Amino acid sequence: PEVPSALPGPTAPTLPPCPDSPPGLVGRLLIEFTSPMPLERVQRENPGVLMGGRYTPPDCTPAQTVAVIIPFRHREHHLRYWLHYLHPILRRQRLRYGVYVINQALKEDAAYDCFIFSDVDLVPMDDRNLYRCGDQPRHFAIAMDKFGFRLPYAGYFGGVSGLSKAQFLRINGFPNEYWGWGGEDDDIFNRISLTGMKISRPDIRIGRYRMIKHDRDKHNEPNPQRFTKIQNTKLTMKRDGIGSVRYQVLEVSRQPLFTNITVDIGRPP
Ligand code: UDH
Ligand code: NGS
Repeated sequence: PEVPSALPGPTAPTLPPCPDSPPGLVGRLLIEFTSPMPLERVQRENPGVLMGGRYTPPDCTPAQTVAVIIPFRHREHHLRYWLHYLHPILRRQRLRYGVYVINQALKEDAAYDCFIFSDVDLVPMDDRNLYRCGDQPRHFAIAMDKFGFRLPYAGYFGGVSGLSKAQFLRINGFPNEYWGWGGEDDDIFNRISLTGMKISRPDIRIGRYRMIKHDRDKHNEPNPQRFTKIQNTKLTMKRDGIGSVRYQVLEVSRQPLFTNITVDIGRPP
């Protein structure tokens, strides 16, 4: 006879579902990037976060498991601010989540049903901006300080965005053929529109973000091909996506506040 692998016993009581509107949110937050942020301090202030940057609310069962994914290269000091601000916010939002830093792709242990992609330098100014997925792809970073707290253009999908596994599969994942800076977020926007989905966004007063000011990374010049490429998403999205991504995982290391995945992504053709 079939034996269930994990029986809920007295040590694992069934917790009630986490509330749709988390009660402990504080609303508008003061975000600043002036004093340096030692990782030890962030670690000390977030004792509930488990190795690898994993967290599960102690008092309720969340509906989703959220992977927060940060594309990353040489921005340790940005990451420290990001971890400092985001861990307490995500905890207050009563999410079951894990933080993954993709040190220049993702095969993971736990079954995630929601994937949130965040630039390392973007911190939300309001914890009512809930980092979860819905029935349409979600754009979170809609009112960034550098754009005067507005969308720079109606089709902007950059900064912080989230898709459920089904939504991600429906658009054949993200394009892999953009190198250098710009346009990849517009390509993702096109994929979403072309597959008949609509972007969902928070209220403009809540979707506010501070960006840590910085210079352009080395070897990340604007890609001169980006304008022609975003005209051709309809053609390219069939071949360029989940099935065509090539990478080699060099190292997976569990840090106290995040999981660091170092990936060799090759070089432009
Ligand atoms: N990133 C990578 N790999 C790279 C380059 C960037 O993963 O090779 C990540 C980076 O860590 C960040 C995200 O991609 O999480 C966005 O990169 P960015 O913050 O450099 O992009 P942004 O558009 O800035 O914010 C571009 C340079 C603007 C210079 C303005 C000078 N005043
Ligand atoms: C658009 C880029 C996007 C970029 C956005 C904001 O022009 O990739 O500006 O850029 N699209 C193209 O270049 C085709 S920002 O002001 O953050 O540097 O996200």
